[in-house]
Amino acid sequence: MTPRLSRTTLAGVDLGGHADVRGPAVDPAGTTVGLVHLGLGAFHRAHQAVYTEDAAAAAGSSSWGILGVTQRSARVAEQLAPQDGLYGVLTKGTSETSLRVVGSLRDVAFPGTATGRVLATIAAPTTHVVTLTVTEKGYRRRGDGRPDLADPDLAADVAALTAELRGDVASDPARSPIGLLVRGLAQRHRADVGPITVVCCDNLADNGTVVESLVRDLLGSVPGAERLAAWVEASVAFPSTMVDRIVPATTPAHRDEAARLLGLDDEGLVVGEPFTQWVVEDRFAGPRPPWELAGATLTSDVAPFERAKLRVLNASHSTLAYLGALRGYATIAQAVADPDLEAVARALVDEDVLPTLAAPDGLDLTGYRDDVLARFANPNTGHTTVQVAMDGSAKLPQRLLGTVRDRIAAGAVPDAAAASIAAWMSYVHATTQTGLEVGGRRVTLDDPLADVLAEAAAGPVDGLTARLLAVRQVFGADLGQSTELHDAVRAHLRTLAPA
Ligand code: CS2
Repeated sequence: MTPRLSRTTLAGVDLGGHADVRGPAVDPAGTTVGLVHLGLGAFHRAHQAVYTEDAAAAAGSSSWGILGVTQRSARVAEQLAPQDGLYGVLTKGTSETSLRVVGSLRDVAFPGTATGRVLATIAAPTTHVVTLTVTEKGYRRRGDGRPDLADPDLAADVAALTAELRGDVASDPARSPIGLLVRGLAQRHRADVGPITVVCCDNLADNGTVVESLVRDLLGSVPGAERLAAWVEASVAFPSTMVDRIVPATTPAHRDEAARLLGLDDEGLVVGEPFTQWVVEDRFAGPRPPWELAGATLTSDVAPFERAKLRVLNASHSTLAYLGALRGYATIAQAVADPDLEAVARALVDEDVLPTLAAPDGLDLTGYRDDVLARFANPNTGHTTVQVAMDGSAKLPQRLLGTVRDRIAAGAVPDAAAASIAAWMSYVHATTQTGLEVGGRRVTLDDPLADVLAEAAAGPVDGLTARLLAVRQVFGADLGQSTELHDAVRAHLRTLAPA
């Protein structure tokens, strides 16, 4: 039996002979937690945790260990705790594979059983940064961007915070990421240990501002939170960031490959493409890891990078995912290899996205489009269409509908973007009404609004476009009213199943 990765077993492995296998640059046991991360999924482990390890190693600093907080289940914490926080990142290029073991996770916690420890760590004087990757839907926002206070998890966190502000000890486990964050900030305020920076690393437009507004709105709804709100205003910074790396779900085949390379089993393994990018707004309230030493770009204006990435990469990714799944392709690489689908993605970018973008300094947008499509074509990541297709109701407003609004405001009919909306609608219809098989498996709609969407998709196919465009949580009040958009989407939908 292959032994499990841990500090002890790793010490017994001779990595000298493997050019493509690297041990950790930082020993987790030798670090202090300086950063708390909310949402310990694969993306964080393949992205910010790697930058943080490289930055700490380059600076010779032991102050940037990470406390990784899982979101929905204890599973990731249970996978990583017996490994002393160590895990591998398997990088799959088009022709090369490498593995590195990352040592930046000092500790892991599941709020269901360790809320107190997480709050205390956010309130520790040695902690300076909280990062988040909790996915688009994790923020529990309403269609108008405000916190959804009717969400039972958020409501429970507000109740716990209210009790804590009255001086009661609320031991209730935190149930939502923003609830956990705000309760941590409250504890830090009480501890009076100084400012802190909250760095959103999700694919949301103006992601720093999004989180800042959620925190502010939430505090505005809590009786007795005025002093805390004033402290947050003065002492907490919310810079925006653009994050980029394709990180597919880890499969048993990836685990076997990594075990062969390392000689150890790794239940925390994550996989990524070779490309990685992080652009961070340099607006911190206190110390931060020197991420620029690890290749991140620290800048005063992230918005042009963020917008280009969401509108070019993520929007074409979703388009390929829906169209690809509808054609039965299991992976994004298969979808983009289909010339019809590649043409749709390219038209989206060329006809509707590029006219809405100002190129960030030093970025050639058409070259960027080509690079992105080439990254999608990497056959070895195995990124699936169904993975990218999930949560469309939360993703499309961020990656596609800004383009649609800008084009309509400029007097254009966003016909190519309408094709992407039609692709999503067709996928919603197929997965909720007629049935869809991808790669031999039946696919159901995986979406926080699945019930609402299934209801809208039921009924005569003729009114499908209008019924789905009327879902305000996705399209707002404005887009449902646009007859040009309606007609363009409907025409595209007719060319796809089910029309
Ligand atoms: C993808 C992203 O799953 C998705 O919705 O579009 O996760 C994408 O792979 C990353 O944003 C790439 O940086």
